[in-house]
Amino acid sequence: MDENSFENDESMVTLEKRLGISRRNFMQMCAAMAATMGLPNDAAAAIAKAVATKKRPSVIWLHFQECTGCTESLLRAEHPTLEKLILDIISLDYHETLFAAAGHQAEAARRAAMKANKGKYILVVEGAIPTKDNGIYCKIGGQTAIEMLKECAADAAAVVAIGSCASWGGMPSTPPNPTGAKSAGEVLGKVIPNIPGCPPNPYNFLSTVVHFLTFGKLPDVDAIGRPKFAYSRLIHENCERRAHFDAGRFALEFGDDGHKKGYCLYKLGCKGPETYGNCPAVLFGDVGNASWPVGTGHPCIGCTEKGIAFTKPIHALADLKTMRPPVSFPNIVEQQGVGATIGATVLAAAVAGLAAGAGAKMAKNLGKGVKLDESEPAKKNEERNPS
Ligand code: FSX
Ligand code: SF4
Ligand code: F3S
Repeated sequence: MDENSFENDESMVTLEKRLGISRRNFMQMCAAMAATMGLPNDAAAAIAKAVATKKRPSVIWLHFQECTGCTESLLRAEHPTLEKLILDIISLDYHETLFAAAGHQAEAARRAAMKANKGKYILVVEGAIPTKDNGIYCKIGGQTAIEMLKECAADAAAVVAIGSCASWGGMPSTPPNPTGAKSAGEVLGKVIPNIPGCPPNPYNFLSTVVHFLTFGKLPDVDAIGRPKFAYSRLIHENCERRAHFDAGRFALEFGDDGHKKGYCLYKLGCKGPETYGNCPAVLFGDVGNASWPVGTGHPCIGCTEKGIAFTKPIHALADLKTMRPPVSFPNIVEQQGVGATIGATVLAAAVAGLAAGAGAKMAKNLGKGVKLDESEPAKKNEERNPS
């Protein structure tokens, strides 16, 4: 991308002030988003131009059966402050949690925004929709969630489900699912783009919205509506503990020696081997390395996968989709001498594993103003697992 072509562009000067980040960081951000979405290099320039010059798309954000964690996770990111970025890229015209208006005033604002942006707004759905007993278990402004969703979807340019509840039912649909909780797609009777996760990663949402803004369409999705750029790899493929799995080193109990040493959590029920997502590469909350479930020592519960999180018991073993662990494996340190250490093995696996997630990792580092060092996670890994 030719950054200089934007150097003296007035729209970029305005944008710099609007977002409160330097032009260079903004350009880096666009390049990172293009890389995250698997787009060619010149797409970064198109993204930059679209964000700088296009009218912010109107977004109507609905809340149904959920914990509001999706919204909360959006508001907890930094570098640059993600909520600032999102709120500057979209025009959030209705959002029950963030709205100052209440009651009839809020509903009137929603209808006014829908009318003013008919056929052009993005409808974001957070939360599952109760369908049992004609949907009486969730009512807003006198309407059931079913009625409100259908009314808002009718004139939307695109409908996006955010979080696992809206994507496939999530926590409210946990068996025996007393309210008949369903996904937004099921209620609308079509496959819609889903950003699952409980909560989902806000960077995946941002990239999806920016794709729509830039190219006028949503990114390619898999058979169940998940953007391929974020959900085409198993957690297990990019996990920093993967070398331990391959070497047969497992934590067997929380707090045991293996757990303290950062061994693989498979035997504690980690669902990484059957869950698709970019969590190990993108991380959460911008608090540094290891800020994702497995990184903190907790098994992945498979929150992005229907039929796994909230359905399969937390300690049940994952179905290994791609490989089986060795029945026995030599302990590298004790049986092969000092030539190959645990740290060196982890380092090698982390470098290989993270290569696939490098684009997403870049997105996470947006706006920090530091040169990205992709070997950093591997170095940290070695620190956590000294030989
Ligand atoms: Fe909560 Fe959102 Fe989970 Fe659901 O996230 S974090 S219960 S996916 O709809 O608010
Ligand atoms: Fe990582 Fe879980 Fe796979 Fe172990 S089973 S390597 S902890 S994703
Ligand atoms: Fe969810 Fe597992 Fe990622 S629990 S946040 S899919 S690591």
